[in-house]
Amino acid sequence: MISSLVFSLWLLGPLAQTATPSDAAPSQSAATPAAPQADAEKKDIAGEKASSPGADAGQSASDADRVSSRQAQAPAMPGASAQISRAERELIKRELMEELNASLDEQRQKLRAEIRAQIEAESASRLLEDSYVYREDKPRLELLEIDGYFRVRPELFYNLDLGRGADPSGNYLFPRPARDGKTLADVNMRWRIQPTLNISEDVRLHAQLDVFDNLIFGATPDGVFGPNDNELFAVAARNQAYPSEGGNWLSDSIIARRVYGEVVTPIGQFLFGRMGSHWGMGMLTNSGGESITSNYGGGDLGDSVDRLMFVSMPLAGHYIVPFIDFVSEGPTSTRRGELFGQAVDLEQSDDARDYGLSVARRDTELEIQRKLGAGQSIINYGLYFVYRTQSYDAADFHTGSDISGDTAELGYVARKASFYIPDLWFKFQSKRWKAEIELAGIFGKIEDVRTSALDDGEGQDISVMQFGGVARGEFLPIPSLSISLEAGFASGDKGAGMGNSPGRSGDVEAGIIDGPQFCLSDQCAVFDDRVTNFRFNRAYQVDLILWRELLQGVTDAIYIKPGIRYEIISGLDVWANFIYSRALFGSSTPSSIIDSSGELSGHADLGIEIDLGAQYVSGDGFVAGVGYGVLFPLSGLNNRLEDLDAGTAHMVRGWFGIIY
Ligand SMILES: [Ca+2]
Ligand SMILES: [Ca+2]
Ligand SMILES: [Ca+2]
Ligand SMILES: [Ca+2]
Repeated sequence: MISSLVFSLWLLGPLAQTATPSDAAPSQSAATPAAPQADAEKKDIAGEKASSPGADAGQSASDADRVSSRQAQAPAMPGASAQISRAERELIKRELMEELNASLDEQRQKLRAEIRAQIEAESASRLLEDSYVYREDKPRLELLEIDGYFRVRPELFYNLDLGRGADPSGNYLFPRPARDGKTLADVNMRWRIQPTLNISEDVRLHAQLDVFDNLIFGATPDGVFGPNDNELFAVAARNQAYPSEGGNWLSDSIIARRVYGEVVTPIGQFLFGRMGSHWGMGMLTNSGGESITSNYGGGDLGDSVDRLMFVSMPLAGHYIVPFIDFVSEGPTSTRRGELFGQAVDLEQSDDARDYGLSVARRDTELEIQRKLGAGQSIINYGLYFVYRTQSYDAADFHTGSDISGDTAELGYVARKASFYIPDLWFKFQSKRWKAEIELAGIFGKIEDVRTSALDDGEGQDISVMQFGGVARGEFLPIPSLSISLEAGFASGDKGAGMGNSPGRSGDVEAGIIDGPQFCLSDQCAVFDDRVTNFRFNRAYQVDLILWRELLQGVTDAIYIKPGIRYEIISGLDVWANFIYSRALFGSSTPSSIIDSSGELSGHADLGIEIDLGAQYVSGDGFVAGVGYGVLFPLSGLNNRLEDLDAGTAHMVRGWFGIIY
């Protein structure tokens, strides 16, 4: 086909000289195989022309049509006729010009491809992702690239409150059916859009947007929220209204999570804006950037920070990354009704900041694949350090006691807080083995813990000392089988409650599921001015039920998690995880009571969970999976105040989606 097409074009040459090869070739531009092929066809034609015997010579037609048709039957053979007409000379000249043009085009294409490859190689070596994970190398010449996914997740929760009743503050381990029974079920969705605008090879703009973020199917029927004369009953609704914050849903239809710019300078990359924050295994800070193909349909959380960051790479693969995060800026003029074109921060002494530095040896994903392919192993490691500080804090502004009055009513307290947060990370990887470990600590103090300037106890301080760590090993006896073992540790605080929700109201007393881990007032059973429970980032996922849904993050505990994963056929995986969890302090668990000796005590064993999953990923981005989890609670989750034992919980989550 191509042969005859090219031949026809060649024949048409005299008529449509400029329109043939020089125009056709660029349209095939990037498809490099096409160019040599077309070239080969031309050579064939030339060969045929040269070797054609029995030339029908002697014609002297001067019109191009007739020349063409004669050529088609039997191209002229040199020497067959001593007389070469002017038309024929003209024709040969044109043919030569065409071949020359085609050849030049080809050279131009080759040169373009070479330049392109060179630019890609250069940019790939100096790129960085929002989450400290260095960007996977890929062509980035398109002006706009869009990554992301759309996913839909049917979920079923059975007895997730474990039937153990409420704690003394009235809180349950998980929402319970509003009317009756033990089952909660729904379907939710999310479209995540992550566009990158490549303004040039050195200047980029990134964003992360969510559409219908975890919107529940059927949650916004028309006419149910707000007055609507058209529908009296929800069951009569004929339409889903768009979700809007405060109207019929907790967030708007489209939310923007991140926007940040990236500029490559001769000495490194400068990143600025609101971006994801990620380090190491994601135990301390986690951008929640994992795919829906991991951890039973992906995550729901992730850290975004307002950051100025500089990424320098003095040696290939070695990074030095200083950054400043704007943690809390306090009251601004916007919230005080002074709406100019630009709001301003109203006070400098209340600014909370992170001053950070990370130093790392880190291979890109492409580099890892290349090294593993060559039989080499990978050793990556790094140190991440943050100093966080705040002098004063507008306590009543944050708690909303009074946000319209003058500065005096913003309720300033002398917070004088500072934290030192080091984190070490190490990873080894070979074709068959993978080991990764992360260790972190948080040390610091807060010199005034009041959440309102009107409260008593000015100058009452607390100290913070927390440690956490996670280690994971994986062995692949054959490429399709993975056997893993993970262990996690988060320091605990023996005060009542696990400590993931220190803002929870209610008294700090025996039997609470969660609450603050310090108690300074006269009413406290035990005076406690130290907070020692380390909290894993909530986006760090261990399981389906206990840590993810009930206790909302690993804290005050150790867990051990052996797992196995098997790829049945390409794209189809099955896996199983077993998780044993135990609190470090029995007095922290929901089972705590004041025992006969007047001490706070409880059972430390929390539970055994088994999670199973299966997932299919097609070559073109379709994903479908299902996970099932069962939690066998141990005595640490019992309600001993009301003598209610915790019952078994089950959960099923399905997910299907499109990754692009
Ligand atoms: Ca401020
Ligand atoms: Ca400021
Ligand atoms: Ca404590
Ligand atoms: Ca505790």
